[in-house]
Amino acid sequence: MSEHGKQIDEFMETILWFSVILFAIWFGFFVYALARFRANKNPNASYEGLKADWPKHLEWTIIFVEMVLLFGFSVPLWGNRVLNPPGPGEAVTLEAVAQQFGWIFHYPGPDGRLGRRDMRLADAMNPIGIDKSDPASKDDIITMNEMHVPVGKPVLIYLGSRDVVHNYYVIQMRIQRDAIPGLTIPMWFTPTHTGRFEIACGQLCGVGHFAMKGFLVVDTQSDYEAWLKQMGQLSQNNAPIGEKALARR
Ligand SMILES: [Cu+2]
Repeated sequence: MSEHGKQIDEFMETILWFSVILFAIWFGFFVYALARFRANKNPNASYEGLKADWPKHLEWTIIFVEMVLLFGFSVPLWGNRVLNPPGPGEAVTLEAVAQQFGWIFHYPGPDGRLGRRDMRLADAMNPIGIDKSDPASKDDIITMNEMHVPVGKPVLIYLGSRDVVHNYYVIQMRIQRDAIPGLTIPMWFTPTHTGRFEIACGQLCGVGHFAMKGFLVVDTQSDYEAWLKQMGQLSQNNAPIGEKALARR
């Protein structure tokens, strides 16, 4: 359901088939060893062991193949995922702040700029500490447990946490990252299908962890714009728009 998802799936499949082949070879060797070194043909254990060189070469070959997999494929794939964020203006940008036990989403509003935040300003009506004196924060939209994005456009999420370590996890999009208090961690993906997907918390974050879920809604461009407009109308004084208001739509 995301552009990079196919790449990850294909890589996992390659690893699986590689493991299957390795398993077949080792299992074959195991059966061979059982027959070749059976007790009635070899009553006494050999004190000298094997003198041949080939097992050593085989081990080195396997180590080499594994290094190629790790440094030739895994590391570049991961590097590509974490080092090349979509450029400014190109991506739908928002903040996702995790808390015990839910998700708060912070949209920049029509001006396209996220208002300044400071956790010292946080209170019940301002859970993520929006600085209301910053002009960029005036039109910002805060939603609880539901985020919308348009299909086919890169999405850049700045991930944070209010309290403990959480983890933003949407399996259908093949994205998962830790939300760590005190840090702002970027993550991005491009959804390729519309739909409603569950955002799970992927780290055991407390007694309510099981109930910590949000929704990622991938809309068509026009549905997304309509949703954002409606949220803009509901939004008052940077207060979060809760589930009740979201459900009433
Ligand atoms: Cu959590």
